[in-house]
Amino acid sequence: MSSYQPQKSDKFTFGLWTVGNRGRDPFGDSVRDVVTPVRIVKELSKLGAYGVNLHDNDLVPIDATPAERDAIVNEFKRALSDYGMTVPMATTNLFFDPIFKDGAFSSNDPLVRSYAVQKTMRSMDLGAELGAKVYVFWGGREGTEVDASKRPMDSIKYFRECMDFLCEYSIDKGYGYKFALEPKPNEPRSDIFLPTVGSALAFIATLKHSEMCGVNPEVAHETIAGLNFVHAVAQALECGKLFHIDLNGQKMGRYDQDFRFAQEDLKGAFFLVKLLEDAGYDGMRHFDAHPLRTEDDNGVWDFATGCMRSYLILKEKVAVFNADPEIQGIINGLTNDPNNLAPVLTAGYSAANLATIDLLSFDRVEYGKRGLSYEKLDQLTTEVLLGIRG
Ligand code: GCO
Ligand code: MN
Ligand code: MN
Repeated sequence: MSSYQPQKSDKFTFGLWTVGNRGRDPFGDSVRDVVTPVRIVKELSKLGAYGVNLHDNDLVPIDATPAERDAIVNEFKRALSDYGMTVPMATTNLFFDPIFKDGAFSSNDPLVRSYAVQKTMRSMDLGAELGAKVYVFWGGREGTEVDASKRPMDSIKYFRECMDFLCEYSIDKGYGYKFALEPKPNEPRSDIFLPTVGSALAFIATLKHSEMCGVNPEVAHETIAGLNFVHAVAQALECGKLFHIDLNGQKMGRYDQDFRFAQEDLKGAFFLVKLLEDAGYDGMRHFDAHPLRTEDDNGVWDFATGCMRSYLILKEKVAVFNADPEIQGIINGLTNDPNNLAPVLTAGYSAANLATIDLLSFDRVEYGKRGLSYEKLDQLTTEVLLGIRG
């Protein structure tokens, strides 16, 4: 059995805002002291993480002078190099400041939209300076409580204009960013535009530089919407659009919990790890979660350790699952093709293939009586997860 000690090659990353979360919620104040970015880099490096990600203002206060900014960034860069850490992803805080209370890229007000673009460009400069290659867009404030307040078709157009502008900026500057849109159905707005991975993918197809835009799906967000996260990620992977991922834990029907990865829905977490590993996803395994409000400083690092350990344990279970002859026997049986029809469907429409499909004859009623052994398959999966197989 492995020690589940994370290695750099596992590509585990955390946002500065995750382990740095102080436990404030709408009903209660902070419960932990500030953890400085430099200390986060040091502690996460000791635990085996690959890097940290950040919003502009996680590192540089919104009102910092250029000189203050440079001093902070230089100190941070030194820490990154001292502790062998990277910044693979950067993003903009377009949700905290009151100016964004009614949205940023989708705001009705062109001045707010322009400021959002300006702030994002400066933050892209920062990310590029730190070596980030993925740039995330989470539109937390892009939405409504009052439907009369927005013409939603215009809001989407405004959003598109900003994205197109920023794509050109990245190209112009030679930053080489891949943009990753992060959908969320609600919170902090009652209804957020582009609520799901599916809506984000459809929106991306309408962008001028859609080739450089993909998604950053988050476990909690699809789960809040009551959707199957693994299916959403699979769709993004299948069309080459999984540019980043936010791993965490979430109970359906609750507020945005951002729990430790695999804290909830172990089976869902298992199939997510299986999907990413089997597909050879080579991006970051990024944890966007926070320690429980009950925790002190030790609990923060227990949380970070737990995210990475659970991923590695589930990865080991995936290997057990993939090597289990009984499980694989059932799965392989599902795609049996004695009539050699799959290649016909794959090849598509032609005179010969039309004839093959047209002349198909078989006993439909008998075929419908076949059992698929899913009871056994799911029970075997459960037993792999409970540790009694393999
Ligand atoms: C949330 C969001 C955020 C974003 C982050 C990056 O919990 O609602 O996931 O954490 O991922 O702000 O922009
Ligand atoms: Mn997120
Ligand atoms: Mn979240």
